[in-house]
Amino acid sequence: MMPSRSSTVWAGLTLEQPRVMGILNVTPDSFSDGGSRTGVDAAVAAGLAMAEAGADIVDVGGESTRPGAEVVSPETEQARVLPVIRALASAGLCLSVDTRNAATMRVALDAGAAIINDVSGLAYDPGSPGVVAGYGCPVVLMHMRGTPATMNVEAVYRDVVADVRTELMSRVDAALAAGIRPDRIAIDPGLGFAKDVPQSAAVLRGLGSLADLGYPVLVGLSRKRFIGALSEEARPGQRLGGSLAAGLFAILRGASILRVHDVRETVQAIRVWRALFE
Ligand code: PMM
Repeated sequence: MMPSRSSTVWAGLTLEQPRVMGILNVTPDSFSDGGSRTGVDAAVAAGLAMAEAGADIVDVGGESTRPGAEVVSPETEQARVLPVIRALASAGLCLSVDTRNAATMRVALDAGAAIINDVSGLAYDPGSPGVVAGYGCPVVLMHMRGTPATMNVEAVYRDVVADVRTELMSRVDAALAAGIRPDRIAIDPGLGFAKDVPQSAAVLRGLGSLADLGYPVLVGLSRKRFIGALSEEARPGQRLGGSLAAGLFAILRGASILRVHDVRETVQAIRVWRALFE
């Protein structure tokens, strides 16, 4: 049975049908360093292609949050993302900005981003809850512990599903206390962030207990390490099949939005899968 879907509207999107967020990492290992013209043009073209392929949201990020990745200054981050956000917003795309920095949130929203996506759940920068509350914008609160540099050693849980749920709820409570409206909030278990492979799989299996909290659930699993680990160590570029399988499983467990690299394939998978439930 197709899970019953809520009639919630979040960020202007009805969530009766699963939604797709395309990943646009504007970092030196993908498109550009410091907003060089060719890098910006390539990133903008990739964002437009994702929208054309059916992405509901394009998530623009200028700081890699992979384990051990170097921290970039807010200035460098802004130089990477702002020209891309300006161009894609003026083309009418719905954009989120993937950042932990309050200053970057502010300028990205001014440049046309609609949604804040914060892997720290607004815990990293003490100014960030006030920015989100002040703009009244939608926000994704992701679960992690520590920082990308330290998170792997913090992956010790009593009961990973229950602990992630409790810790995410405390980020939600902090957001509400800062004046962020409940209908602006989406939550994300942060697969791979302070979670090893079995822990990420367990959180995905237990996703229903997060969905029960009543906030839309966003899941990022595309090409992640646990997909490789469950598929004979397929390399990141070869994890599409596993990412699609796990994405459909996440929807079955109550996810409303999938954050993915492969937009066209994910949109097609969701479309066929839904049609078969009808
Ligand atoms: N994963 C990454 C970066 N940002 N944001 C949210 N909300 N959820 C995620 O799972 C997430 C994220 C890292 O993955 P990438 O390097 O493939 O972008």
